[in-house]
Amino acid sequence: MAQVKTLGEFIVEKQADFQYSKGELSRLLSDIGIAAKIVHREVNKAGIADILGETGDVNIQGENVKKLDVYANNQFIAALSVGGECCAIASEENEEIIIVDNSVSAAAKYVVALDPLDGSSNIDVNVSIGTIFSIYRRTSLSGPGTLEDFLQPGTEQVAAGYILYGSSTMMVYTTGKGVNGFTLDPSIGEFCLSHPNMQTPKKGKIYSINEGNYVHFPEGVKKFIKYCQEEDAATERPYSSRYIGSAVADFHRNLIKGGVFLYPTTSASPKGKLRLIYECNPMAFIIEQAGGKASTGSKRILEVVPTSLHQRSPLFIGSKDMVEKVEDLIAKHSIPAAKAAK
Ligand code: AHM
Ligand code: MG
Repeated sequence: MAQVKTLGEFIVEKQADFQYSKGELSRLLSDIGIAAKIVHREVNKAGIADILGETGDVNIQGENVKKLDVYANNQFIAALSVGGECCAIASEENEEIIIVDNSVSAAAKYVVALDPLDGSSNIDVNVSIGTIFSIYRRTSLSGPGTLEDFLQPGTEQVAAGYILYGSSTMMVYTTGKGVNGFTLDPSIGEFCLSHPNMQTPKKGKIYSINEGNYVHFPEGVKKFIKYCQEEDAATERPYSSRYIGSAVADFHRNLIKGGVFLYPTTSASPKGKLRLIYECNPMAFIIEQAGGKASTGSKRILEVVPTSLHQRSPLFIGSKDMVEKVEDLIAKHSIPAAKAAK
């Protein structure tokens, strides 16, 4: 029987990749793995534990906060606060950054940005949801973490990953040396290496977009959707449309099978919907490490310099050929600034 490698064993083994590492990043990743198991347990008993549904509060994005969102947020913050490796946390659920206030955190090197439970509209209906995280080395020299520590372009990420609470629970992450996926074996309570060195197909055959917003999409995106639906034997079109409405789940499927996930600007959300720092950047880091591409439509996601914590961005992410096709069509059909101003 093949030897099972647990997440803990893998993290320790890979620590040697980082010269001068004192193990802080490894501990941070382990802490995230532990919080993920606790959230997994809660997600799985959500239907019977009376934690489904909305708390009635409205979060800083103006959306209703679901109970499991609050639970997951608390678990991740608690897990990241105890270890002393992280000096500040940014979460989709909190307007301001959370300063980790304990005796060792002022010396901590890292900050963590996360969306503790993404795809929250799917909680009530037993559909896959996820956690997304991104780890940066702080830029401030000492003392409490600062907002500026989070306003770094995605190229500066030290590690990033997600947990998918799906038909099984998986953790997928990168530290910039490839992408590895671990599946939780609930019988032993361990994440086990199940998807080593993940690579995404260069050409995909799936497009994932909320087509209900079609009339509000930029012209280039409309053209791309039509392109996906046309018949062409050489490129094996038409492509399949798949959309779960949980970014982690849609992303994960496309990562494995090949495809593109699109959340463009719309006339209602002119800056896009997804958040750059804790949704787009971590997935962009992973897809690039897996041989794919992530774009705002005209620029590499990882090179966008954030100016605010909860900044939104359009996102086109997945197989390289498909992302490049959307970029081409957007460029071709964008209205030149001078013409648009008339
Ligand atoms: P959330 O952070 O409030 O859960 O919103 C993010 C989610 C993504 O998971 C998903 O891709 C997108 O919103 C779906 O949005 P829409 O319902 O507009 O298609
Ligand atoms: Mg989210």
